[in-house]
Amino acid sequence: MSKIQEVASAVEMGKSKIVGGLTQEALNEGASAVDVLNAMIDAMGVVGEKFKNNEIFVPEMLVAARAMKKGVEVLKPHLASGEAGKAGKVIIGTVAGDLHDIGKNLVAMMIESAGFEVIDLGVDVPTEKFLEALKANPDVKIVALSALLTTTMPAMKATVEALNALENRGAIKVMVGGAPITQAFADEIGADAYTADAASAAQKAKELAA
Ligand code: B1M
Repeated sequence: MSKIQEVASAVEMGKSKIVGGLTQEALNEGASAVDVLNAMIDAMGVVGEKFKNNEIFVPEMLVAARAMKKGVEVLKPHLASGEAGKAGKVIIGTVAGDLHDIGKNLVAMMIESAGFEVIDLGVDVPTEKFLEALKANPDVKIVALSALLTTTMPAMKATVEALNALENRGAIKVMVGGAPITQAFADEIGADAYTADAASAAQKAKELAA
C-alpha cells in the first residue's frame, strides 16, 4: 500500500492519532499536498457511501472527520501560500442547521492563501449572523456560503435572499458551494457564483474581487 493509500485508509477508519504522522511521511516521500488532500476527500466519499448504505453510523463519520482534520493541519502550510490579506475581506460560514465544516474550512484556507482576510463564522450560521458580520465589516467584498445537506439548501436560499435585499448589495459578491449545490441552484437563488471545490472557489474569489 502506498503512503497516500495509508493516509486515506487511516482517515476512512477514523484513526486520528496516526493520520498526522502518515501525512507527514507521505509528504517526506515526495507526495504532493494536493494529491494527499484529494485522497483524503475520496476517503470521506467512501465514508459517506458506507453511511448511506447503513454500514457505518454517525459516530464513525465523526471520527473520520476528526481524522481528516488532523491530516489537513499537516497539509495546511503546504497548501496555503500565507500571503497577507491584501486582496480584501471575505466572510464565510456553513449555513443554519448544517454542522459540516471540512469543506468550508478548506475553502477558507484556499481563499486565505489567495491573499484574502477571512472572517470565518463557523457552522450552523443563521442569516442574522451573516448580516451582523457584514455590518461590522462594511469593507467585506465577498460572502461565501457552504451547505452539505439537501435539507439545508433552503437555509442557504434564505440567507442569499436576505443578502440580495441589502441596499448595498452591489458592493458585495455572494459565492455558494457544497456537495448538493449546483450552478442551477446558485442561479435560482441569485448568488453571484458557484464553484465545485476549494481551489476553484479561491480562483473565483480573486476574479470577483478584482
Ligand atoms: Co454528514 N452527511 N451528516 N456528517 N457527512 C453527508 C454530507 C452525506 C452526503 C452522507 C451520505 O449520506 N452519503 C449526507 C447528506 C445527504 C444529503 O443531504 N443529500 C449526510 C448526512 C445525512 C448527515 C446527518 C443528517 C446524519 C444524521 O445525523 N442522521 C448529520 C447532519 C448534521 C448536521 O449538519 N445538522 C450529519 C453529520 C455529520 C458529522 C457531524 C458526523 C460529520 C461532519 C463533521 C464535520 O464536518 N466537522 C459528517 C460527515 C463527515 C459527512 C461526510 C461523510 C463527509 C463530509 C466531508 O467532510 N467531506 C459526507 C459524505 C460526503 O461528503 N461524501 C456526509 C469532505 C469535504 C472536503 O468535502 O464538504 O463536500 P465537502 O467540500 C468540498 C466541496 O463540497 C466544496 O469544496 C470542498 C472540496 O474542495 N465546497 C465548497 C464546500 N463548501 C463550499 C463552498 C464554496 C465552494 C465550494 O463556496 C463558498
